[in-house]
Amino acid sequence: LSYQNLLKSFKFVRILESDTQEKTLSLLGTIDNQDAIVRLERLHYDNPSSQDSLASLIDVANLLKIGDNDIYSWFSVSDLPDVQSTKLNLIYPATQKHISKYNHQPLHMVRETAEMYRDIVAPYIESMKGLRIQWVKNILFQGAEAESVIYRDHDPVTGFVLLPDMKWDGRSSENLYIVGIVNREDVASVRDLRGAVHLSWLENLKEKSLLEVSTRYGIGLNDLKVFVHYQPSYYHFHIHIVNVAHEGLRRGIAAGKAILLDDIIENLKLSEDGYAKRTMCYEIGENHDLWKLLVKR
Ligand code: M7G
Repeated sequence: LSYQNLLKSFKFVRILESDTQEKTLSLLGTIDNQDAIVRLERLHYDNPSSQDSLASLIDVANLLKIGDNDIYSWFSVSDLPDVQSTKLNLIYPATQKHISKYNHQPLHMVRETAEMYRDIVAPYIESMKGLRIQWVKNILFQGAEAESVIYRDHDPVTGFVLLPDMKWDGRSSENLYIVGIVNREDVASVRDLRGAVHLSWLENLKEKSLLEVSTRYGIGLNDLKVFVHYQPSYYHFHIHIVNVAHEGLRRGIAAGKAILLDDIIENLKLSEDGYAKRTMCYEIGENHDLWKLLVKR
């Protein structure tokens, strides 16, 4: 019996596992009344070497827009109706910072003392203020992505907005990814958080966000993970809310990048100074401007 014939007589019984991140599908079936498993795995993309091979990779005819904001837009690409095979993000026009961020690069660990923060990092963050966060301002003040906003509290100090992150295709709840952006503009990163000033504000943000996301998407409160990045790409305080089952977060959830909001809150309870005096340890890519400033020191 040839393998072609074997596979043709495979009778599907049920899906054993469908992994959206690994892009694998394990199927149980039978061949001639004996159990058989077929495991499908999407192969690595061929690196496009020409305009033609690129055209076959990006099937513009089947592009469906999920969202757009400022220089960012994101789409699903489907081969068959209702079956989306690829998510495509477009950044246009892209800045040198975007190119550096997405370019493959060696990572390093930084142990950022309070002095290093004061002398190097804070001035860097100051120089970034207002830059690169047009998309945040669009969401907060210009009605961008208004159709996908799931919660909005207008209070200038305690208020915030919840909406699907552009990393999410908005469909599979296992990959749920919500971003929460606060209205106040005086917190650039966790470094700015202080016990007395921010504790109850953060607790309120956490509780309301969790309740809202849990109720709307039918995911248990204990099945959601809330975290913050240090260093973030964008210096306007925001939180990441994901399904704990999400398997594809990789560096985004790694120690050295993600800090649980619960841990931040506990830390603020213990220390009035919050994150002002401590040494923060994190990973950073070699292309990051901050790394260049830190090694030059
Ligand atoms: P970050 O920690 O500053 O950066 O988080 P990084 O995780 O990208 O390194 C910013 C979050 O906002 C990320 O999860 C982004 O995917 C998300 N995000 C970025 N932009 C430009 C947009 C946007 O325009 N719309 C939405 N909905 N999310 C965005």
